[in-house]
Amino acid sequence: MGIEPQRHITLIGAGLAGALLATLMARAGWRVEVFEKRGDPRVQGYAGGRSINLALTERGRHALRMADADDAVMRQAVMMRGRMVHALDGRLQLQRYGRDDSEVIWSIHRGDLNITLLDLAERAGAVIQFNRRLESVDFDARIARFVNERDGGVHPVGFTALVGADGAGSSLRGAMQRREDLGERTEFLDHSYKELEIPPAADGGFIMEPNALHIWPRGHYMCIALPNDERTFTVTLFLPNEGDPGFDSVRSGAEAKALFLRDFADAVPLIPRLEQDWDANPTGLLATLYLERWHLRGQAVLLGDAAHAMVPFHGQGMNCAFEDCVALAHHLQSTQDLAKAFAAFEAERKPNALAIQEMALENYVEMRDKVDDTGYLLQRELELSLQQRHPDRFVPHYTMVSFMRIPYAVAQHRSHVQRDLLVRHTAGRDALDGIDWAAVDADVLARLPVLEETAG
Ligand code: FAD
Ligand code: E0Q
Repeated sequence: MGIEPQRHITLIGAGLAGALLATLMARAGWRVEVFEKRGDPRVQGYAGGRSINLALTERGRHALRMADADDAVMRQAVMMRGRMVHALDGRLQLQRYGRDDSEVIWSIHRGDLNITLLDLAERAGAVIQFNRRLESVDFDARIARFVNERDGGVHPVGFTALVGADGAGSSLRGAMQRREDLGERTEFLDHSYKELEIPPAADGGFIMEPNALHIWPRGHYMCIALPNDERTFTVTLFLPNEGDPGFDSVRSGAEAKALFLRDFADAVPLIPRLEQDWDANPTGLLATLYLERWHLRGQAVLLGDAAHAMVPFHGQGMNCAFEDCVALAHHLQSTQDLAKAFAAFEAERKPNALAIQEMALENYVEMRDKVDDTGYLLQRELELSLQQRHPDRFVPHYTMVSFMRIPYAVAQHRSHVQRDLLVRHTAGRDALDGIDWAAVDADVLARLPVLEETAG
């Protein structure tokens, strides 16, 4: 057996996907170089960007396990058993996500997670250079040019292949696009978001139920809050760009406070810095990014948000990006031919990314308008009964997405069949009594084959 030359890969971006992929590849024996435009968050504090915390589910946890990162991450995680729905009159209702505490999701701090993954990547042997922004790529000479964000200096770096883990505004995608049309299309949502903070109670504890994702559904808009392990909550208000209310009519912290007093009254005493936060924090845009091609032969490939940014309403963007990392690492290990590996990665992941992008868009309407609707609640009741009657066939939509690792496209297809079944068998009813169970069961057996959890 000869000594194989060490294989080499250059990653752009040391965010969530970049840091995880660096760990996986370095552990597989690759020489891994990573370039990140921001400073090292361990030195200068986390620069933030976007939401402060994220929901981590089984897909993401499985990927973290592949890198032996799950334990370190879970030490800082807060369990969320379900949605705590805040009605307009302040009444609360917990809707469990799963059957029991074995089916829960986790709130994690984005900055802490990134730091944990950066430490692991470096310990595995990856070399991470901070303050290096990819500026351009010469694909013929195989040279990438980086700008030093502090002194403006330009650094040419030779590469074998580039991986773009540089997020929704990916510079590598831009460079690839200049070389070859990737078939890129961005669909902006006509809603945006603003983040606010709920501090701990006077005694230092959580001021609301910590083990839940709080949600204030209000028809065309909504608020959510996720717990942080430092006893705070991060609140995110999603609002149309135009309308009443809309970001064009709520122009100041004072106007935001008036909106909250009217529509989210129980939250107002919990957000003491509402007006200041409103004025200081940027308004975030939301979009879905579709690409026809994710790779340039064997020279460059995109993953995570760089390849398929999605709206956040299913809490799956990071989870999907982590699944991408495991898939790409697997395909890179399976062949010496980079072009083949990238093509196989794209073929596996593109249909699934599209499926979760579509499900995330659908979940916005569901979250803001349906979770407190009586027809929806009856469908959920039938869903629970059918889950008990046919546990190997009728698996709730949320379970397939968040607690299983079946391909997103399979989850989407089965969800559509199930939704149709739920709607048809609850139509015209306000309770389940009198339902024709024989007909419902026959429908299930005919339309839903046994679901193999091969990924268990
Ligand atoms: P990023 O995390 O954006 O990392 C990209 C990295 O590349 C950054 O470090 C950036 O500095 C660096 N970079 C950028 N350009 C360059 C360059 N030119 N050169 C070098 N480096 C560069 N997902 C979930 O799973 N659960 C949730 O609950 C959830 N909630 C969300 C809530 C909101 C409001 C939003 C907006 C998103 C949410 N997401 C959630 C999605 C999640 O944030 C993203 O899917 C995830 O961050 C994607 O990871 P990434 O590594 O692809 O990109
Ligand atoms: C989750 C967990 C930003 C965000 C993140 C999320 C979720 C939601 C609504 C939002 C979806 C759900 N959800 O509760 O069905 O499960 O991550 Cl808005």
